[in-house]
Amino acid sequence: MLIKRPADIKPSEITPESIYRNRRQFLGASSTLMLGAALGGTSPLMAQDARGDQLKARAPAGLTRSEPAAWWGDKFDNIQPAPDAEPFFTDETLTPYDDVTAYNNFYEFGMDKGDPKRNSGEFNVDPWSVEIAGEVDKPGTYNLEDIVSPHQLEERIYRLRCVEAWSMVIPWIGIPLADILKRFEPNSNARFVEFETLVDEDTMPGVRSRFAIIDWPYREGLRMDEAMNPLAFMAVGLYGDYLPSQNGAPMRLVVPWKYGFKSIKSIVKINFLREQPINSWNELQPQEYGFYANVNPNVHHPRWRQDTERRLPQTLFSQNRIRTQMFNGYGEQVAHLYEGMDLSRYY
Ligand SMILES: Nc1nc2c(c(=O)[nH]1)N[C@H]1C(S)=C(S)[C@@H](COP(=O)(O)O)O[C@H]1N2
Ligand SMILES: [Mo]
Repeated sequence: MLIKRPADIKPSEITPESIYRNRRQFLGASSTLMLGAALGGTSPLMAQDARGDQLKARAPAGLTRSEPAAWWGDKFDNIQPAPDAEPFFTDETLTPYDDVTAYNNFYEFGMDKGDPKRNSGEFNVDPWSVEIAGEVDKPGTYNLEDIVSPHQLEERIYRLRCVEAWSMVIPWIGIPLADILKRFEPNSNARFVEFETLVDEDTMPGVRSRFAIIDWPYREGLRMDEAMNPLAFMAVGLYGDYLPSQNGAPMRLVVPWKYGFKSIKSIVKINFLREQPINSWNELQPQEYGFYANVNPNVHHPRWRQDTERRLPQTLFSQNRIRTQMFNGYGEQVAHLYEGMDLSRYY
């Protein structure tokens, strides 16, 4: 092995310990690939290995997944890596890929945490189109390709705090929500934006189920100034790779200062509105889930406390319980949005 002199070490190779740990799995896999190359083999993984080398986190090599639509082209080859500082990055330990993709809430595929992965095998996201409606100058039905193509993909490492008091740290790939929304030219009447998830009985067993508690489609909404905040993100991938179905393929919202249920998956409609829309969980249980749903350790759920959370993965020996932060730690960026509001009333 070559031992580098300090002058040969690029600054990009000197990374904080947490990132280094996150990368170890990837490095281990890539040395296997290099061995393959030395023996003259060319694996499709080689190309994948070379791409986006500056990313903070990558999916484990050798994943088997369905073929993404061809129009994605090389978009995933030049993703803008997450910066080294909050708020678009956290150095907290990443939740491993296997936990991010096997412990999910996506009721369209069933109510147990393992159901979305287990039951989304038939889910087809190509072709995919999104209807843009309401108070906009450019309404219409757009192919996903046309929505995504003009944008540079970016990596963001965010905390995700579910209202059920568990949390993860996830490296998303996507586009700032504001950049997407602006292209449709919302007019001055647009004070809120509403999102809807696909409803497909054929591929979504949770939608077919007689026991479903949600009145489909799953709906969510944001105030316009919340949607335009730089933290609000439209994700199309995670861990440097395409979004698995169970995580909301092909495109889902990520609103890191709010409880996870605001981060609606598999979006097929974006509707700009004058009035505040009703979101699915609020409709189902208004005393327990509000419209704002900002992460707030001081306002408890009627059935459990919200001042701590289980950071996944937990082990047999440790629940890994940590303190929940106001606005999930993003107060500097978003607290001003709620100035003068009583957050125990607007929960
Ligand atoms: N369409 C839809 N979107 C959804 C949900 C859902 O059931 N259906 N669950 C929400 C909840 S409660 C959480 S915590 C997050 C979980 O996202 P993840 O599975 O990618 O971690 O998705 C949110 N988005
Ligand atoms: Mo959640």
